[in-house]
Amino acid sequence: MAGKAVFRFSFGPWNIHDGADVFGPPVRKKVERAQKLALYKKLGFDGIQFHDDDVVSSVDVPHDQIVKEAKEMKRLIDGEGLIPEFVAPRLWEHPQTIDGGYTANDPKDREYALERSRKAIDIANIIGTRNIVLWPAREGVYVNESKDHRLASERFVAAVDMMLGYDKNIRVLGEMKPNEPMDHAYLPTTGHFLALCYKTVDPSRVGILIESAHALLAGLDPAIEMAYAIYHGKLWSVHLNDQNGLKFDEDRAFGAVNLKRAFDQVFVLWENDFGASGEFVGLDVKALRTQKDDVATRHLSNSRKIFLDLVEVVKKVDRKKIEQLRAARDYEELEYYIVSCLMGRA
Ligand code: XUL
Ligand code: MN
Repeated sequence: MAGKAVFRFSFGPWNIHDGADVFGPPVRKKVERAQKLALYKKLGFDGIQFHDDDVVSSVDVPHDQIVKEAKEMKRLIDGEGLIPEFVAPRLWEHPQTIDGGYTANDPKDREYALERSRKAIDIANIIGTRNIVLWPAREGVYVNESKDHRLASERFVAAVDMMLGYDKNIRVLGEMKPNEPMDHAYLPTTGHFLALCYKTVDPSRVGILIESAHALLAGLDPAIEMAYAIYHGKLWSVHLNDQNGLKFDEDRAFGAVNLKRAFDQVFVLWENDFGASGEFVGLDVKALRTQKDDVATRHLSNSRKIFLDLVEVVKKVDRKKIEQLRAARDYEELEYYIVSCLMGRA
């Protein structure tokens, strides 16, 4: 039942970046935390997404210190009028997450991941969100025989159950990606995580965040993935971006590579009233390394503009014509019609 979609936008502090990559150092000045926070509203964004250590300087400090710093961040985002969308435990940079978190072979490493997840929940409560996002970066293998895969599935469910039990209000959203940094990630797609949702102690509090590029890296279509999660009532957030082929996760501006693919995602979100229950349109996009300092937020503002422009195209698309062409099985004409709409010719 279309017509109730509400599009509010969010991004994470990591989406404003100094341009360093695996092959070279920073090329732009570091943007300080307060400067970043001040940019959100100016760029048209209402929501802010966090890793645990985007909120506090470190999670490996006494609990009092975490609480104090999280309260300070809450004060800062309230001051900017920003809504916290989620907290994600960063389980991929610490020495104790080298072999993964919940599925690491060493029990001490697994305990570190569980403890860090509890801290992420504490932080989420202080800043005022019930959403915990899990991008399980290093849960998986480089060498197939290095882990017991069945046991890994069991451990993953146990970790999510632990979080659901630790706090009866939080929700866990899986953001799945098939590879990078791992060769083979566990639970590589939305479908895998959806199956896991139903194995947990409270499936009603376990859902999905879909990133366009992650679906594409799995050889899947983001719009169809989104529709499938929506059918399950579990599309609770998105990370829109774009991707040129099957290589590393490029986090290109939304719609910049394949406009029709972007249209298809907006169409699904619009038709299914995305945002009506408070979901945000998250943009996980990265500034090109070539951008100069003063224009290093264009990827965010342009992605938002492209999304909103596509909403206008979606609204104008003649639904009757689509139905007629579907009934006549004239899909060539249907495709031409959509491309014409995108070219402003229909
Ligand atoms: C990684 C990715 C992350 C998550 C948040 O590919 O997309 O930035 O979105 O942890
Ligand atoms: Mn993402």
